[in-house]
Amino acid sequence: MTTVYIALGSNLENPGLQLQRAVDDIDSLPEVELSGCSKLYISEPVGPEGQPDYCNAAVRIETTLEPLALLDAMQAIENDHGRVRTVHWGPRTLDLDIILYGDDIIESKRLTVPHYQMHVRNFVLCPLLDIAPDLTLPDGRKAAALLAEVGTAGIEVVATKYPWL
Ligand code: PH2
Ligand code: MG
Ligand code: MG
Repeated sequence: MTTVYIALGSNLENPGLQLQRAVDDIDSLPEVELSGCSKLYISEPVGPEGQPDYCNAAVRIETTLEPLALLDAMQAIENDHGRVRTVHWGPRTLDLDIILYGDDIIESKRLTVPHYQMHVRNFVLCPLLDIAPDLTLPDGRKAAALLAEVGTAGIEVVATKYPWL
């Protein structure tokens, strides 16, 4: 079993509900056990302007799936939610990003872990810290220290305890 952190994001077609359903979908995977779920956040979009605000959250899971098998499972759930891959960093019904996979460092064509932008995104760090206040990255950096540098501008809690809605 490996402990994995997944960040969830959505800014189309009822984002809060997309995330709630996605947590259920992740929990339903036979090789996955859900061991933590963050608060639900609303956050200003980072990237192309003119897109709706995002809902963001994070979960911790224990899984026997290898990284690429887990990536396949996350992409299958994204596709089930009607994800269409168009604009880079553009609007999406569901985004499931593998943020940390144990202490592994992965740099393959399909997957980079830790997520290459996690240290500069408060919409990833805030929910992560809900479920892992003492979280340390494989390189020894503390998630709490990274959030202190980035700050919490543009992000707000909308619901505390799962199920959020
Ligand atoms: N995801 C992006 C691009 N910009 N902005 C916010 N606030 N939240 C996201 O999840 C997000 C984003 C691409 O994955
Ligand atoms: Mg993303
Ligand atoms: Mg993604």
